[in-house]
Amino acid sequence: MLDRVDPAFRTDVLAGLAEPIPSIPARWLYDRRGSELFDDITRLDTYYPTRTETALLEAKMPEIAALAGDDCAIVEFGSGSSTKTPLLLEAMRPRAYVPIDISGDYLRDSAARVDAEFPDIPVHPVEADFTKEVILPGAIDSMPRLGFFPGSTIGNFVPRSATDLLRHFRDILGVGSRLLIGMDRVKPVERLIAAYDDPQGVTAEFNLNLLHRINRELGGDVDIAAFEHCALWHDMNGRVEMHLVATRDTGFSIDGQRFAFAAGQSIHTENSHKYGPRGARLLLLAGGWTPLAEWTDDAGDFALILAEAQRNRFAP
Ligand code: AVI
Repeated sequence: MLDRVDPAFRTDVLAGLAEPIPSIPARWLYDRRGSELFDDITRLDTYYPTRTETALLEAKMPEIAALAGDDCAIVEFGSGSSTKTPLLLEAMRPRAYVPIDISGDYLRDSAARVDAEFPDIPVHPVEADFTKEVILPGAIDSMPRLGFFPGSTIGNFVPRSATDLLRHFRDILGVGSRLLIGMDRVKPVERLIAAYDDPQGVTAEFNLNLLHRINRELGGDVDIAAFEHCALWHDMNGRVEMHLVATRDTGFSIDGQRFAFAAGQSIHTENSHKYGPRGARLLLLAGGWTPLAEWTDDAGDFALILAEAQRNRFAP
């Protein structure tokens, strides 16, 4: 019996594999197993972003809270199983908390956890794909808003889509709203590769799980042993790329469609862009947000940036 299948998964896989450079959008890495594996990744020694951002939030929270605005509603984009939210809620004591997530299960869990830990903060969960239309609950209509987009998830969007997404956040939250966003910094290639190709093989399992998902949900017959995980740094595009590379000639069918991969050919499965300080600020400006303040750890590995949603204006 096949699992319940999102028709968009089938469409994206069939279309992506037929492209001259085969690729599958990274969001399909996150089925239940993929989300568990990603949680495991965040605990690896070599995966510095989660640890660094959490420590940064802990250390800088009083300063962030002082600048981020009083009496606001916090709107978190892709709340997932975030462990960072309580730090923000504890320090800011917002008038409301609005977690937005595509996964109803995750959303209910995180809303229940926040409810239990912060009984005075009203929680209004919104089950939605934050890249599409989002309707905020009427209860926060009159409140100033602070968007929260941690984890360097913005890095998983190519700059053109990242700019669109930031503009979309501005439309959702409104002019004058604020956004606290986490962005991973450029750093030596060896550290980046270690973070995305860990010695324990957890990231490899996370990437290969996509092929298991194709077999499970789309009835594919991919020989998973014929593919291996590969993480590489693409310097020109400023990003780590994840690929599934065929280790020998192999072929498979999905939904009656046949695909052939020669040894060495790959399926591109994820981008993770890394930004320098100016690149990060420029991206925000292009997305309609004026940077107000930023915080980094001592090593400069990760940045948290606070920005304000700009009014449309005629620029000189
Ligand atoms: C979710 N996202 C920010 C992670 C990242 O670092 O790009 C996903 C990830 N992929 C492999 N390791 C972690």
